[in-house]
Amino acid sequence: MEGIKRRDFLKFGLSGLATSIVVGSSLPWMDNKAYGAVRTQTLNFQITDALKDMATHNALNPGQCYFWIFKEETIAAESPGPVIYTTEGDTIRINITNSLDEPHAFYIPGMFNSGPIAPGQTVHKFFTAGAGGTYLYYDNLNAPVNRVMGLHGAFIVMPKAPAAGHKFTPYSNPTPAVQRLFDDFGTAPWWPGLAWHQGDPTTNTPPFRNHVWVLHQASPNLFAEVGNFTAGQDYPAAQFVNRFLHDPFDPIKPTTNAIPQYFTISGQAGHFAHNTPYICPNHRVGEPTLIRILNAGLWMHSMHLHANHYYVLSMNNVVQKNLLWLDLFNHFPMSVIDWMIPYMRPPDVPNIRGIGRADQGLPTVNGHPAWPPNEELLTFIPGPAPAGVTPFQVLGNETGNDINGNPISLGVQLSPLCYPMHDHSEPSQSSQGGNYNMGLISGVNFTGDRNAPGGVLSFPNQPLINGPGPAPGVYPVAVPPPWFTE
Ligand SMILES: [Cu+2]
Repeated sequence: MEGIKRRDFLKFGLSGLATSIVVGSSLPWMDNKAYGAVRTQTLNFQITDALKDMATHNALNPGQCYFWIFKEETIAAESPGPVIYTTEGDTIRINITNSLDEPHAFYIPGMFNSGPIAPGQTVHKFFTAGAGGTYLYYDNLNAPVNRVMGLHGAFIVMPKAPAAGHKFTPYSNPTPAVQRLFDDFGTAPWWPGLAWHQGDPTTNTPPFRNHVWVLHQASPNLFAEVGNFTAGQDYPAAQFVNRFLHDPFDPIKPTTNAIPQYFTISGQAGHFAHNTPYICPNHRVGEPTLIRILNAGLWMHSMHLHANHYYVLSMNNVVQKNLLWLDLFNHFPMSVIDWMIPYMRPPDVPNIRGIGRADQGLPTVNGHPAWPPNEELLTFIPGPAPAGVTPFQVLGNETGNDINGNPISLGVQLSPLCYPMHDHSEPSQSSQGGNYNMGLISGVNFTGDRNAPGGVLSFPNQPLINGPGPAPGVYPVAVPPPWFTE
């Protein structure tokens, strides 16, 4: 890219592959191939730089951006850095080498601070993992410049064990409301299916389903300017923020404007964020999944999910006493917020009673069954279940039978169901200054139903969270697919 000349530039090819690493105690569930995690006893980080293809990941689109990155030796180069999983109370050993030419640091609020690491210096440190939850790690020097330049990632601490008589939550000290929700998953009649910590090898469903969305905004012009700033000196932070947020748009000088042009989820945008299994969840009805959302940038994102409302479990590691059930939430810079998507049958799936409340004798306008509109809480479809059928089935309009000879509900017949998650802060939906729908967008897919008559019914090609997709072909329903067995 034009302008990258001062540094002894090391061009990492940023792969865009999901990368996670387990340090300390083993987390056996991370051995599930779905997570594809690397295991280590020591984190070995280099603080360095890289150039990344931002738009199409091929040579046809020249959109690139310069980043500073945390490069772990066992993990492909990427910004954000790897997702690090560990266990509460574990000792984490970490070696960090600063290969850039100004001081840098590795910092986890309330848990670890490397302090300034001089150019060329390597530090050897250790620290103890704190309470179970979601944390942002980042370079806190010359704030927010070093962080926003790409030096950030997610640090996940798993609790040791749930309280006696209770199920796992993501937290060491869950509130009664959060504990109740997780206790109910897989048990209560209104949440049939799997508990959060339960997996099912026969359906390629991993336990502790969680996705990590690190939000970021990138300005190729400003990041190049920082990369080329006087060696050994910090770029003025106030000037960085002012230009990043307020640079007047000037179409005559598109090569100098510092407003962000790329808006990413875990380093990806557009198609790549919407159709990559490690970002976009692919699960069945009855497989609740956690989304950990960390905003490492300087913009607020107003994240809106279709299909299911989600529970806001925790905000900045304050586990919530009253669980909000929402389809839109604001994610401010530096916020760390956990969502729980219950993976219930989306209420707009047609069924024997029509769509929404059309069955209930409610007033209609010109016979239109979708009027008046109702809150989702009131609209939720499943009513009294026939004997032997779980209440969350959406039965009706059956036209086929499953392998056990039972009718397949229309909701399952429609699978996979694909719904968007998009940011209501509109500019973030674009890329390269206006390429719409190539920005910060993802989604949620429903690949089948655990609660169908006769057992699990699925769109068979449920992708792995992280790793290679299934081989092409047609697989029998409810039989372990060939990529799962050795
Ligand atoms: Cu929408």
